[in-house]
Amino acid sequence: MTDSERSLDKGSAAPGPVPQGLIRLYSMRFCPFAQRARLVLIAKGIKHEVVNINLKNKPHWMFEKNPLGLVPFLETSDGKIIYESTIVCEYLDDAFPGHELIPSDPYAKAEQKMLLDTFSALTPIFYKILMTQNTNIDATELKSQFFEKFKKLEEALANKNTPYFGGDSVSFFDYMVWPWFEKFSFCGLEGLLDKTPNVKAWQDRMLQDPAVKATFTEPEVFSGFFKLYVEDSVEAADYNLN
Ligand SMILES: N[C@@H](CCC(=O)N[C@@H](CS)C(=O)NCC(=O)O)C(=O)O
Repeated sequence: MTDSERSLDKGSAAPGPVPQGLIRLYSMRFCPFAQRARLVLIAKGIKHEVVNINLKNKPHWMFEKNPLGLVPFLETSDGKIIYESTIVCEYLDDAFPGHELIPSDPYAKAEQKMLLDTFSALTPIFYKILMTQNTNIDATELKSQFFEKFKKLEEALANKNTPYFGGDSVSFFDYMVWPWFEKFSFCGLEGLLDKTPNVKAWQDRMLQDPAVKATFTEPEVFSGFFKLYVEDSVEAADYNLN
């Protein structure tokens, strides 16, 4: 169940079949979409192994498993493949017992999906802001565009008046958005949270969550990865490993 393995690249052989009783996640240590799956695997206590992939030098066999050539994807011990992070996480929630992350109540479930749609509108702006890091580009305008949409999450949480977006405990939506919050300080977005007290309190609670703690990447480590990533370095995926 380690995520500290070096990534497999173009020259690597495909890993063998997944051992019985385990599920395998193909991941990349710094990918927020893959972190969604790692959060769910840990939160639900699912026995798993992680195979990291070097996305700057992808192994050929990756495309035989996932034609999209993206992480995350899952492989089961009977050879089934599941890809796309939200589908992966929904599958994990459905297929494994334990803490149910997606509510069974139809309205509560719809509410989670509506929130996720709201959040999805934020990610393209987030990436534009991310790409201004370590440059002289002024991100002020992008940050105000981001805040206009971000406010909707504050409103949603204030209206619900619950500690988490799904109620009294961590739900699917909380995990689906967490990986981006972790990068707020790196992107100079943490100041926004002063204007969104409910989301700020939620973030503080999330930082205490065991799955969040287990998958957390320190901003300075992410920064080291990001520097290599923008240089298109094949070393990026394994940054900070011995
Ligand atoms: N829509 C996909 C996005 C996944 C994604 O973009 N993963 C990135 C890494 S963070 C990737 O695999 N990039 C490889 C590439 O673009 O070639 C999901 O939700 O799983």
